[in-house]
Amino acid sequence: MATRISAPPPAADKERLAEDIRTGISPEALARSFHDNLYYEQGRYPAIATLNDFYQAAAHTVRQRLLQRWIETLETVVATDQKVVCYFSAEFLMGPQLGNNLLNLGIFRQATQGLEAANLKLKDLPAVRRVLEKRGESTGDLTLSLEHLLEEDEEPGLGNGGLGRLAACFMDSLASLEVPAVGYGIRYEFGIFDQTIRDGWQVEITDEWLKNGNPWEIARPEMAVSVGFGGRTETYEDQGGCLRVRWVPDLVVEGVPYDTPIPGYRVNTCNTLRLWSSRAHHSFDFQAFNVGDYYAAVDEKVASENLTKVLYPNDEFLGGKELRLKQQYFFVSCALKDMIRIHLAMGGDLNQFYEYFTAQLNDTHPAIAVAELMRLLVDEHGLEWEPAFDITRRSFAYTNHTLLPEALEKWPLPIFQRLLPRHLEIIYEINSRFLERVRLRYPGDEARIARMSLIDESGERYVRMAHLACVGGHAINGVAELHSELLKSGILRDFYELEPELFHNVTNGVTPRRFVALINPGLAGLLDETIGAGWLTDMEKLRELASHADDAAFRERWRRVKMENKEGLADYIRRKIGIRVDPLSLFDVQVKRIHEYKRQHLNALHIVARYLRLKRNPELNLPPRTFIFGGKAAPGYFMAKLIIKLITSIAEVVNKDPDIDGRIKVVFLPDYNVKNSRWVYPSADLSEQISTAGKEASGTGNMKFTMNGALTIGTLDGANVEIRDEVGPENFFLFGLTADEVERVWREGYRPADSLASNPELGEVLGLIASGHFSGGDRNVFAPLVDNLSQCDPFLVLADFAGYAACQDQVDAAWNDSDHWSRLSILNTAGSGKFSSDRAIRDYCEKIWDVEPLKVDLM
Ligand code: 26Q
Repeated sequence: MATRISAPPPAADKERLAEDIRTGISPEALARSFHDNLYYEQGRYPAIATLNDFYQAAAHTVRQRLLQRWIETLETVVATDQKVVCYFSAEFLMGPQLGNNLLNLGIFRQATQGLEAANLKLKDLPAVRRVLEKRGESTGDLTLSLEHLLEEDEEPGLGNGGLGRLAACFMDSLASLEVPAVGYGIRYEFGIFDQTIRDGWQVEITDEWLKNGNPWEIARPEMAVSVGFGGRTETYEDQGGCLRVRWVPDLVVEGVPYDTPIPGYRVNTCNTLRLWSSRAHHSFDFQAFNVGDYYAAVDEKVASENLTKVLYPNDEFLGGKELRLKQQYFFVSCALKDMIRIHLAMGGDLNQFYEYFTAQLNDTHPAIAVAELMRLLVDEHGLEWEPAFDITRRSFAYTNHTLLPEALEKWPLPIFQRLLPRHLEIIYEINSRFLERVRLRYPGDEARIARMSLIDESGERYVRMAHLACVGGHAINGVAELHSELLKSGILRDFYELEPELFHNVTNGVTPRRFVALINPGLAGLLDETIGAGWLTDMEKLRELASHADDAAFRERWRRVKMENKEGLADYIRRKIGIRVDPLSLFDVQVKRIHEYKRQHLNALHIVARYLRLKRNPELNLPPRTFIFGGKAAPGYFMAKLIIKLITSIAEVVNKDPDIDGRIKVVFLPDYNVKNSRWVYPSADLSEQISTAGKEASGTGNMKFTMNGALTIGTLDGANVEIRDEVGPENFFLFGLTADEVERVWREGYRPADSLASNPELGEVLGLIASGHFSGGDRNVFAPLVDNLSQCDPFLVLADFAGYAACQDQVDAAWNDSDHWSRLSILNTAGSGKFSSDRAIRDYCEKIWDVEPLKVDLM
């Protein structure tokens, strides 16, 4: 279809290019480039440069190396007409970029050496020294190191948790597998809030991630697109005499793309993350200015620019916040217009759109794309309905991430009508044709029709986004085997019965580049030495570790790596919150968003039980444990915030109790995020994955822990099931009701009082919390939580308590035999290969996208 845009540089230039200040990768070339960028990007010389100036110089040095690969990738894709994966996601939780980019470019060591060679003495850098000293870091005789610069890297927190981080891992794997891809999303000006803890409670602070500028992105204002909202629709006759519909919005907003290069690991492929930022559309303020309504114009400008201001900080659908629907439509419309522009510019025919693009919907947040593509094809490009719908279905696939029926996204009809009147008409038309098919298949089954309709009419009327995503695409997948099965028997059962061939499972995965190599260099080095460096791109190779589990010398090295990592976390904890923890104690970790279904409070109850046991019997031989928590609560989620308060309150009492004497330490790490998670995964001994069975779609933190050699205590939920299968049931601490048993308990009637009656220890634990023991005598603070558990217990915390506590006793026994524990730890890493996002992306490529890798050569 198209030819290569630029010819490769002439051969004579090649050598010069290799040594180019913008592309050279030797330590010397990097150091030269770093200095060059300090001068010519930042306009600074070392003696007056701030830490941020040095960071920006380093970032630009790396960016220049990325741009070379980025351009080659683009040219190769254009020249070969390859199908491109478009990952549509309202969230991309990318984490800090500098270290990851150095790793993927294969220049981490060279950068470290280049900076060492630059020999920038902190004593000669007063502005830098001041910052470091304020942070309590030593400066003494040191030189500026890569570690200093990595610490300066801001995290773009453009996501809530699992779903957003999954999108980021997938971007890494797509590029690493050389699959051409674009991530389409929103450039929120404020990402997920920063969490601080005051008096034990969560306090939210706005996240100003752009305050020092973002060296990784390139704005492309000339590629801005217009997006309409509101207004009305009208019919008209086109030139051929056909009746057509046109949407006349009453507000038009402009979307400006910001591109971030996403390099693959040690390949030349460099894909694009294209995030859209909203701004006022000039023609519209002109109009208002001209009629003299200055303030109306200003209001409109502010409203337009507010659209992408802030990420909604809840990881569940809670109800019809109109601005959220605006955000979703905004980015999806920008993305599709961008794709169509590219397709047409390359001489493509819209009837073949799906041969050049495949779009994955990351949950229902971008599901409005189905209606928008229909509108673009039919209203704006003049296609007939049937071919347009065929193109649309072939273009989209939908990933579901939740089983909770109440968390399924549905939008009140009045909001939809007001904001997207044309899309509502299109949804009605899709629905009526779809329900016609259902009627033919199930004549007379009106209940089924009502259940499957895209419109919920059981009370107030809503648009059901999951149904739109199912009907408008060619594939539907869950994110773990259990989850995919439960989708078919539960919330999507009718859709499965109608078209079983649409349903797939793609178990989630995480990138081992960030979550092993980058954050756990000690382990990565040991793996390289033991089984060779190939594991990082072929994680099944980790199986070879199993044969080393019986080698005492190897176990000793394994333990040493873990111990050094634990010392690092202990130091981090001391610096951040002033608590001293013993690296020799068992590090028992639960980090994830705070949710009742994830049951951080089950963990807390066990800590209190342990505390009571030690108080009662100070001689008791319980191995010392450090309980580490981290995670944010949605700002409006009272119970989640109360769980944080419970944990911090238990910590206050237990950590200081002389009778406990350090045998229990409880730590709540404030502001858990991708950046500081690097301290956590490598140093965990025990990973808490204790959700009520049937509630956690997959989990991905569970995978990160397993890769880093933590053992799991967990329920048969989400991907835990597969982790247990892969590492071996004997190497996994299993407890709790199964998903089927949970269902049965509810069917047969659950009384938390029965659990209380059958377990005196549990009664004492709840009694102690209710008594005000952890709240300075105030019996009111935890009353809502204790009452909730003892009266309804919607997540079966009490029902699973006894099994959990007994399982924790087995953990203690295993820990007491440190050789045994090390063996289990090794076998966990050995069995973690399946959970690489490379495997997940290969699955998507084969089962859903029908795309292949494309080699990119550097000219
Ligand atoms: C929707 C509408 C309005 C406002 C917010 C939302 C919203 C935002 C984020 C709804 C859900 C989310 C995030 C969900 C999420 O992170 N789910 C997790 O996805 C992971 C990746 O598949 C799984 O491993 C987890 O099990 C699942 O909980």
